[in-house]
Amino acid sequence: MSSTAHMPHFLLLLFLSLLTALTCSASPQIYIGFSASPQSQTAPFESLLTDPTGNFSLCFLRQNQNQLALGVIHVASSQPLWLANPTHFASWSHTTHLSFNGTLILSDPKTNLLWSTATNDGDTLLLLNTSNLQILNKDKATPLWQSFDFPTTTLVQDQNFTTAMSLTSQNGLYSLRLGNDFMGLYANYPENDGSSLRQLLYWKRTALEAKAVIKQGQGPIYARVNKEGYLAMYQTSAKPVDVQKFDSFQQTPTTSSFLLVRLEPDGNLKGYYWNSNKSSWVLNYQAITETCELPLPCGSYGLCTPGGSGCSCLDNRTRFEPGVGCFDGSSSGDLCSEKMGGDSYAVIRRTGVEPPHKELVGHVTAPSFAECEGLCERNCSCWGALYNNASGFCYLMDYPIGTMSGSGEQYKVGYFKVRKSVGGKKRVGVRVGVVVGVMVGIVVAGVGVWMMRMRWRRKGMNGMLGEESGASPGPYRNLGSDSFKSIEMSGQR
Ligand SMILES: *[C@@H]1O[C@H](CO)[C@@H](O)[C@H](O)[C@H]1NC(C)=O
Ligand SMILES: *[C@@H]1O[C@H](CO)[C@@H](O)[C@H](O)[C@H]1NC(C)=O
Ligand SMILES: *[C@@H]1O[C@H](CO)[C@@H](O)[C@H](O)[C@H]1NC(C)=O
Ligand SMILES: *[C@@H]1O[C@H](CO)[C@@H](O)[C@H](O)[C@H]1NC(C)=O
Ligand SMILES: *[C@@H]1O[C@H](CO)[C@@H](O)[C@H](O)[C@H]1NC(C)=O
Ligand SMILES: *[C@@H]1O[C@H](CO)[C@@H](O)[C@H](O)[C@H]1NC(C)=O
Ligand SMILES: *[C@@H]1O[C@H](CO)[C@@H](O)[C@H](O)[C@H]1NC(C)=O
Ligand SMILES: CC(=O)N[C@H]1CO[C@H](CO)[C@@H](O)[C@@H]1O
Repeated sequence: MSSTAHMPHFLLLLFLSLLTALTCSASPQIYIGFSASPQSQTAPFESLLTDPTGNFSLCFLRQNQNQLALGVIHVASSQPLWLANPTHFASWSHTTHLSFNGTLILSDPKTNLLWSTATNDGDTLLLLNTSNLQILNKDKATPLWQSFDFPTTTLVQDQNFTTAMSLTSQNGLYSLRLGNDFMGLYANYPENDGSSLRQLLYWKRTALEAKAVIKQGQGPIYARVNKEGYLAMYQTSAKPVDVQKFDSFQQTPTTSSFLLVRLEPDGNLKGYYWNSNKSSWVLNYQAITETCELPLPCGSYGLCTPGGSGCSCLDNRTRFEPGVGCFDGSSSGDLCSEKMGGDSYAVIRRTGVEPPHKELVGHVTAPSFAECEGLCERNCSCWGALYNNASGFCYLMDYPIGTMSGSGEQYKVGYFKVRKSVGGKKRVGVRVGVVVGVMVGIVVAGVGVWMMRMRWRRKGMNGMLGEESGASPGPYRNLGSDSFKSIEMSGQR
């Protein structure tokens, strides 16, 4: 296998497409009695079922070298569109078993994964040309179960997104949900006592109700990507209550190509269309266009200055380092369980800062910064306070300090608590070292496997961010979401 490492890219591609062609000769339907386990030691995916056009496939998808997810992919790009088990992978092993006896069941005794559709009287499993996976019973008009009702990171064209559903970014940090009259993006924080998740709204699109109005008591709204090139919200009428146009709106040939929106690991919601001529996904829509309006563009205790000067740190003694950020201690939970008296946390004060998404967070009014600060200082659930001396607004943050917005205006001041952490900078250093070590190890040991996997991963997971996507966040380019993931994760421990 290691010889593939020396193959030029086109050969590798050819090899992969042959593999795809071979493995995608799977049947168009699955009946009762079906059963399968992964076979190949190296393949990035194994197809189990394809749709009539051959564009989509239900596959075993290799994750992290030797783990397995069950999902529907877009075959030409290997892009996963839906995963059965996005948070709990099976092992890529012959003991992992997918079977259909009326219920579709994925089980792995090693990792104790048991996922099922809980549909006892199904008789057929079918993959439609929309990428929707359905379980049917010949006596029943409507499907017993469909993957469209359980979206993961992605919503494809014509898929209805209801108030009962949510999209979650691959790293689990962000979600998209619908409210009564809006769609919102939320950051997921563990609750102070760690028992549950708390969701903070950082982007909100309220229905404009230009073509149809939302009628109270007439049922919830839902959203759908329309192949004419827009993301719409609807209520009862076929006319949308809101339309967010994509760049390709009403343009041919893009109206004839396949569209989707995906919640990205950086918390942005992006739309893409498939350009079959170039075999690539083209960026078509972004909910958040200004980098500083992303939920965590500069990491914890970072400062994002709109207009290009980029990331710096709230603490002016710390220099921002791409991929590392400003802070590596623990900012999770609250300070209530710790001994108070000033030594469980240090304080940073900074002028010229304001809360990000301030129109979405609540405030109280206070006569002075000192009073605003005092409200936070005396409350161990509070991590920071931001004061606007002109308006008297005092924003109290009872959640971990993320990235603040740099306004430069001296009458906007901030007060932030920093937990005194044990270990300090070492922890990130160690983690980076381990990652580098592991990667070097992989390169040396299994070059061929690794290259194939990376190619697939690049095409699959990140392939959407191709050159023609135009998604160039400038100085933030190397702020890979993965590096922030590790900051964020360590912050949440
Ligand atoms: C299908 O298999 C599962 C697991 O073996 C079992 O619990 C379930 O009852 C079976 N369903 C039917 C309809 O046979
Ligand atoms: C998908 O299937 C539907 C009905 O089964 C059909 O009307 C439509 O033309 C198909 N679309 C494509 C692109 O094959
Ligand atoms: C989406 O909802 C519309 C309106 O309720 C319905 O006509 C359509 O069939 C639904 N599409 C799918 C794929 O469920
Ligand atoms: C692909 O190329 C053909 C021929 O040049 C053109 O007609 C078609 O519109 C192109 N499709 C896309 C999606 O750009
Ligand atoms: C950092 O901020 C403090 C407090 O605002 C200020 O006194 C100090 O001069 C600043 N240091 C630098 C190097 O800017
Ligand atoms: C402390 O802050 C939390 C969260 O903002 C708030 O619910 C609580 O009432 C505050 N406690 C006091 C004593 O002010
Ligand atoms: C805040 O406002 C008061 C009254 O408007 C003014 O006296 C004070 O200098 C201001 N302080 C700052 C830091 O801008
Ligand atoms: C989204 C996608 O890949 N669509 C393709 C489906 O298959 C037809 C025929 O092969 C292509 O023309 C589409 O581009």
